[in-house]
Amino acid sequence: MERTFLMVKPDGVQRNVIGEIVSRFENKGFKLVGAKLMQIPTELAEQHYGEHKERPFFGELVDFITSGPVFAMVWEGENVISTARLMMGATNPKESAPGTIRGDYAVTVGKNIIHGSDSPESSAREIGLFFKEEELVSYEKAMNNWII
Ligand code: IDP
Repeated sequence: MERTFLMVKPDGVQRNVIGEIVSRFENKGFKLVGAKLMQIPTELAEQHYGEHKERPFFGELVDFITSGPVFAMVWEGENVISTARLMMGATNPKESAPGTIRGDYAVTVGKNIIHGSDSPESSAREIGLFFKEEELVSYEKAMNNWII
């Protein structure tokens, strides 16, 4: 079963949408297997966004993601990586469709509410960066038989 790393960014925490975002993924039929509210240390932010380190906005990105607490999560389900990306909407909120998280809650690319892994490789890497194995919980939900 696939897992993905999702994170409500500091803007989402400050705007009180943690619960709304968790609800969307619960209602869809995915399973939460790990979660924590945390303040990201600068070094972890630089590792997480390592692929962007040559970009002009890298400093701004690291400053923003470390500017307040984030809500880090691991979700499990069939095709959860690509489906979560669809539910998040396009990176730039001016292009994200209404009904998506960014389409409904964000205006500008620098403050786009949520992060989600974009591939199985980045999901494995990001889960490993943010969570210890023992922080993830394997369990069954009876309702699952009515979802897949
Ligand atoms: P993603 O978050 O949809 O995977 P990426 O291209 O990996 O998008 O970019 C990572 C994050 O960097 C974006 O979510 C966005 O917050 C930020 N970002 C991307 N482009 C810009 C920019 O031009 N200015 C400021 N921040 C940006």
